[in-house]
Amino acid sequence: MSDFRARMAESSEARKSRVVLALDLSGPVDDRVRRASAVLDRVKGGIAAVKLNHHLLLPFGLKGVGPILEACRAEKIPLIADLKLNDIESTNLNAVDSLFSAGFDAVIANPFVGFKEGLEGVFTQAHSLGRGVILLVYMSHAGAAEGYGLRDASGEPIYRLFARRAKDWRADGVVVSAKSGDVIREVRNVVGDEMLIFTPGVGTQGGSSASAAAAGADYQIVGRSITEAGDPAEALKTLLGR
Ligand code: BMP
Repeated sequence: MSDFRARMAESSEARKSRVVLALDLSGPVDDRVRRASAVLDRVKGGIAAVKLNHHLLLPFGLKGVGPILEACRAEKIPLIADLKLNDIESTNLNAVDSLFSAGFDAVIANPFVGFKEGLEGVFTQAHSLGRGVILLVYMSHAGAAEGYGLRDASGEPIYRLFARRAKDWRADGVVVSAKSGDVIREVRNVVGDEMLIFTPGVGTQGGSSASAAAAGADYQIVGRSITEAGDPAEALKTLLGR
């Protein structure tokens, strides 16, 4: 088991949770870090990991989100950087250097960009530091079928090719829509039992964490149903069925 997967397992077991909190704060920018810290504080005992996206990283940068990174480190909550890396290798490496130096445990990348001079160096760098790489395989929005659902000349859907890439490239996890149970099952068949399947799209986007889990998902990525709830801790409890 890779270091990242081991840290996810340890955190998930310690807090009895399969929820990856997408700490996506909208609304007034100025107090987003404060509001995010408050949400994190309310739910930190019941989440397996935290995922940060443009909502905080764009306005505040890695220095500005320091208090959140620090709070996660203090609680041993794995941190996932969701920049969906999708560039040439030297740019990708520049990004992961900053992210790993700031303490992120894993990065999400787009397999569309390819291996050679694309993601190869990201995998090498991540694994040499005990960090993880998670690949997008099938996204949760309505238009996902227009990209990840395209078929190659032989009629095979691109998401199946991406699932094979995830296995061949030794990815630590894949992202598959919680709303596409059949795709989750299909991807699980391709990637095997070791690979972590992260499923976004539950709650606000209409998917169900129970059916994603039943289809073979390991973790549910949940944002607004928690971050925008009047009481984030209650919302998490409901999600966890407690
Ligand atoms: P929410 O639960 O509020 O819909 O948030 C889902 C989170 O997962 C967001 O950060 C979004 O960018 C991300 N995400 C997604 O919704 N679907 C995908 O296919 C891939 C994602 O990373």
